[in-house]
Amino acid sequence: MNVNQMLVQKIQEVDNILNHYLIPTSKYEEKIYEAIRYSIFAGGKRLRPILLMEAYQMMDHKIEKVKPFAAAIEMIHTYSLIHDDLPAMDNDDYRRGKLTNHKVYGEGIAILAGDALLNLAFEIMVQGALDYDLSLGLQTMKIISKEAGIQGMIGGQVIDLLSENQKIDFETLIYIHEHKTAALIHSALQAGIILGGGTKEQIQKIKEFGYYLGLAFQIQDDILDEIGSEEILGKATHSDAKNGKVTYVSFHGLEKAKKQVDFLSNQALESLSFFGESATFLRALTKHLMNRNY
Ligand code: GRG
Repeated sequence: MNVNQMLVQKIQEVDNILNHYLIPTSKYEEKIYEAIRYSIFAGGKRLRPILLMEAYQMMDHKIEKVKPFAAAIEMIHTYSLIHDDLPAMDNDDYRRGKLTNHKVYGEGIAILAGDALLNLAFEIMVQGALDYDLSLGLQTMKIISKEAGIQGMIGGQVIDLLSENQKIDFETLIYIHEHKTAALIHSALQAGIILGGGTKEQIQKIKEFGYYLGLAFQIQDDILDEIGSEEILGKATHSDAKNGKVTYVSFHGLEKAKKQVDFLSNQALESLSFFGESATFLRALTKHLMNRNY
């Protein structure tokens, strides 16, 4: 099986897990679940849950026990996309090839759908910790909540928002990338290793891999915003320029940005050498993402 075929299978697996957790229990819950399911099942890459499950499998375990955590990380990611698209933030009309959540359900329901996803993520993780291993579950939740919070994704989003139409220095741009994008990606990988009972060194190495992968992923995202196809991406291009955002591309130009994606992806691959054969899929995925057009 090549990496594309493996991804199709893994995406299906993530979709099945998510479906299990997103069923209304009364008629009063139908609208909020409809709004949530609209965005969750709009066709994302499922990168973060796939990384979490893969890191766990590298520790030689079966995926059953990490399912709640895999679902939770995708819920946190999707909440952030719904909120990021709101008029108060990026004001985008399309995401994952469909109208954004607030365009279909209105701003109020879109805000609540994002809030509900965040709450549900933690409810599911608590249950996962209780069912599996309380100590490992809590350590995982600590990492995920930190990297999705002020010291991670939200922190990056705050500086991103404050930097619109401002002249920012390169250090600030890297802060935004590290926090807004790389933090959730490496937290997913760390979660898999922690739940698998990995050592401190293994956790550190996978974090390093996720850090480089996350930065490469964001610069590739900036490149695609400049030269990608709206049809393939499922969202508007040139949105960074429209929102007055400084990106790696606007800072250093397209050619240097492409070289940086190669450099960071190679750094990521180097961190994986620590894991030997067990990291074969992560190696293939890194190479696949370096060349992605979606
Ligand atoms: C609103 C708290 C809050 C945070 C928003 C995720 C985010 C932070 C903003 C979205 C805009 C953006 C470009 C973020 C950088 C991370 C990124 C590239 C997100 C898109 O992730 P993909 O490509 O999306 O994995 P899919 O749709 O495939 O899941």
